[in-house]
Amino acid sequence: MELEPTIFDKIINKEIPADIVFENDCVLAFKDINPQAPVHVLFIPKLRINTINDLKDDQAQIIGELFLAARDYAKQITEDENGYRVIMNCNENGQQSVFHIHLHFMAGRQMQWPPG
Ligand code: DGP
Repeated sequence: MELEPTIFDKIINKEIPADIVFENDCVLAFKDINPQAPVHVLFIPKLRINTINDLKDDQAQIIGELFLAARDYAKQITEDENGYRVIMNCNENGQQSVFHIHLHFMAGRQMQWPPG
């Protein structure tokens, strides 16, 4: 069954603009349109996976690629030592609004806990 494209498919296919900060064969990273921190970037796999629940056992590499890209980006913007937060929301209680998994990367301010 064909999945309805999300806004992220359109960003991957360069049909709509985004402020892209990183791209390789597997991962695309771009600035969040509604930033919740001075740095707020979304790391997404180019492969469409709706939610964490839809991950297959053989897709662990994809999740690893998201984290490695986030690690390298933190170093590139010299926020690695200051610290940062990565979050992945899932479904309604997790407040997921775009059904294409994405890692929120936030940096540049003191985070709070619990996140709310
Ligand atoms: P979530 O709620 O975890 O599904 O986060 C989705 C994020 O996607 C949200 O923080 C806003 C961001 N977003 C939604 N539409 C666009 C868009 O068209 N461009 C960009 N850059 N970000 C978007």
